[in-house]
Amino acid sequence: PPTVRLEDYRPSDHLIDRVELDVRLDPHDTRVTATLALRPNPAGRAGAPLVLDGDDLTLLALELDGQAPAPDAVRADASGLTLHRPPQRPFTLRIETRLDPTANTRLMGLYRSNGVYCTQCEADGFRRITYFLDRPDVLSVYTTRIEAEREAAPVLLGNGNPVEAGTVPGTDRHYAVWHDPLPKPAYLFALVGGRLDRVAKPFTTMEGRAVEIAVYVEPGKADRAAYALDAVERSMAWDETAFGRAYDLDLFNVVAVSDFNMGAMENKGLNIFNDKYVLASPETATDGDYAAIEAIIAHEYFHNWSGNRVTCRDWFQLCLKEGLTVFRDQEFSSDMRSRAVHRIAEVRNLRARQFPEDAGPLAHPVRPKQYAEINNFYTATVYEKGAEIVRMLRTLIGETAFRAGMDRYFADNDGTAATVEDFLKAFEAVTGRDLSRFAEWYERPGTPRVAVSGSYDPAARTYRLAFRQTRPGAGADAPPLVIPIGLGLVGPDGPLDGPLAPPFAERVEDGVFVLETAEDAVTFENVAAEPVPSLFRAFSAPVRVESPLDDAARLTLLRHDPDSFNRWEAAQRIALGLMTAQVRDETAGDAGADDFVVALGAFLDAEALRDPAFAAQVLALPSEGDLADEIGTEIDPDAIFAARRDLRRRLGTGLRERLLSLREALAEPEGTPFSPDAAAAGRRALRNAALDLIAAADPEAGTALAQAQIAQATNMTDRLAGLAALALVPGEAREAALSAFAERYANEPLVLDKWFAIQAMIPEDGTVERIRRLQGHPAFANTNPNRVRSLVGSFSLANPTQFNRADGAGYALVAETVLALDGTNPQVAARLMTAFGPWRRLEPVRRAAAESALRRIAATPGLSRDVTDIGTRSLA
Ligand code: DPP
Ligand code: ZN
Repeated sequence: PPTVRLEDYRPSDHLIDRVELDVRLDPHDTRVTATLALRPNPAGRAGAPLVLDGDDLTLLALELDGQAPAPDAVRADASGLTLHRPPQRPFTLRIETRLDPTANTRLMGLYRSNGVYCTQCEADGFRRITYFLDRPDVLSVYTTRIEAEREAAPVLLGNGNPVEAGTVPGTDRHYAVWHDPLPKPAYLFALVGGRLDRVAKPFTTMEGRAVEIAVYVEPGKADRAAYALDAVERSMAWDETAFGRAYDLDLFNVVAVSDFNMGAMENKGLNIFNDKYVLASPETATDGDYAAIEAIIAHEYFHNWSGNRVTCRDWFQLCLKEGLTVFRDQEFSSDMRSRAVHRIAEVRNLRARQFPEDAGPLAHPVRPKQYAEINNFYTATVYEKGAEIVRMLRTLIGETAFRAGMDRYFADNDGTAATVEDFLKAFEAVTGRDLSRFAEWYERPGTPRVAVSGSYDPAARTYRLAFRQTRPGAGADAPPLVIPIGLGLVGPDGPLDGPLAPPFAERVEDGVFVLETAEDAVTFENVAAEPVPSLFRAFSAPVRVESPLDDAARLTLLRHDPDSFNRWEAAQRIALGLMTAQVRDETAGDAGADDFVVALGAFLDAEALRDPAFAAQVLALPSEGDLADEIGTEIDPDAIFAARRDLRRRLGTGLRERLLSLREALAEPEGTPFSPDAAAAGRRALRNAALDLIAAADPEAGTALAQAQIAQATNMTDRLAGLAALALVPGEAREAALSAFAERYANEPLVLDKWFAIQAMIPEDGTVERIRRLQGHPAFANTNPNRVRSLVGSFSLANPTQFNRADGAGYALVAETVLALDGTNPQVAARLMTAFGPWRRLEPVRRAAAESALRRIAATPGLSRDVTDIGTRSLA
């Protein structure tokens, strides 16, 4: 496929000021008439041909200023329309196309989901609706008339504000006209038509604008939309307080559909969501679902400023809106919940998804320099590492300057399509700092390493910390990164950085040292006793740390560090060390494991009931993926599984009495109404973390507890945790519980997704065969991305032993699914295929099996550009 390069960017030769769309919806014969007000772009090439993008379009009619153009003046086919000699003045094109939304299985452009007409235009779906300059730096004002059969589509929604509605005389059809006053790129266009129920509430912005917030869902599901509606309201209020950003239209609509490639989409005034991230009730949604709904509702809403009011010049700048908006939604969730616990969740997610990506063949800079298929760059690197860069920027310049820089960014770039440079320029303007070296974070792939060593001089009462940064694969020419390091010193009885005669170091300001060179060191004065350094507090930079700490030092941090993140990190590092030692067949681990159990026991006694959510995070061991990432080469997933299982057993045995009594102490008194808030969710999390460890040590006791929990469950979190515990114990009890669950939720596709996922993650030989059976289950459909992700996605990402079966059966299953999907939904197929990313780091037998599965996919004729791109890069 042709490669698009950042260095080749040039402005469009033409602009489209106004777009009038007339969309007559029909299941198979939708007619779209686009009237485009075009003009040459003064910044483009004079006299250049007009080349409009198209994808799978059927052209019915074309007029230029009211006339049919001469046949030799135009070339049009399914994938584009060229006017060879367009007028050198403003002109109008009227284009009529025909679409078949029912046949659109790619879920890009206009399609139908359970009968509801909806659209997805990011990144390049608008060109599947009409011929257009489908690039984010062409901004137009849209007026959309939507017409449909009233019976089939009583609700008709567009971007912006409604201006007119009525019936089409002499027919059973009606229409609505929507006008969006703010210029926007085509990727933010949307329309919806269908039978939908609605919940709504008013909101008055800080500017005094009366806004109606509404959430639309499939008929009969309105009672599950309340939490999402509430989350929109909280997001609107938060963005006003935290960033001074008010909403700018009279309506804000959210529509939930069941077939959606991604999580959700920030179309102007008309966000369209995967229903998984809208619908919630205690009976159907876990605490994790509630948290994800809150975060994604906020994320899409926050795009109204970071993405819509200020959009991206080109798709290389994707992180400009995504990294920034993830940072904003993380801050929102931290304010709504526990900041410390949320930071742990963010870092777990970064390490689980972004670190492996950055260490494998699909690694790319946060701002890529080239792509063959942009849809493959909606990645953890662009989103999550992109958010970490924004966070580091805030750490470097401080909160006040950060807020001022954000204000400046929005003010200077409002209504434009901006770049990463424009973003940094705003912060340079308010701080007077040169951020050109910091900008290097956007340019190169790979997770940096920082090696740290410490030395104490008791006579001088000084403590010196030395740092050295390296980057994998970076050549000698690579400039060092600017790395903010959150720092503190902890003594045997608590923080040394207390208020009385604290240690100090000249270049540590507000607890942050900035490493800007390959090597540097900092010396603390006035250090009364040998300290334990607390490094990269709150995970101040997305790096791997080669730490000087031994387990005794880590236990000191677990006990005394005022930085909660590093307390959690200390426990994780000890656990990782114990498990990797076992994988590497080192025998030294045993005594260490006993010490760890004792320390965790003391920790639970002191703090579990004070902060159950945090305690649950401390008890949850690093995942198999974390271990694989730590080990890095010659990975044997079976050995990793065994090491993790053994440590869980050890904890479950050693802490059994405490875990049982915690479960008692944390149980909700009967009749307590369900609350999805962070405190109640934290209590459930700790009870369920305890269940997991008890069951690991004593499957029989675990089974009994899990069965009782399922029987008494008043919410999905507890029910599913019970089922997850049972799923790890082969036998009758498991199968009976699975059947009962399926029966109870037979008409709940989103709940059955959980049932598919739990079975897909069973770490046993029979799982591949079980999944093949489930692919034939009446509730399963390859055409629905949520189903595919639940069954096959969970398998490939969260069942390392079975996906990586030495006989290749796991790889074969995923490869077949990728190929089966590629013809209908290449975006989802390509995403599924990224699970093969770490293949080169596997031990030789599995490496060969994974490679041959990848090669089998790559050698299949007629592959989509999406899958071809992943195949090419994975094998390069
Ligand atoms: N732009 C979307 C988002 O919010 C992706 N579909 O991430
Ligand atoms: Zn986004």
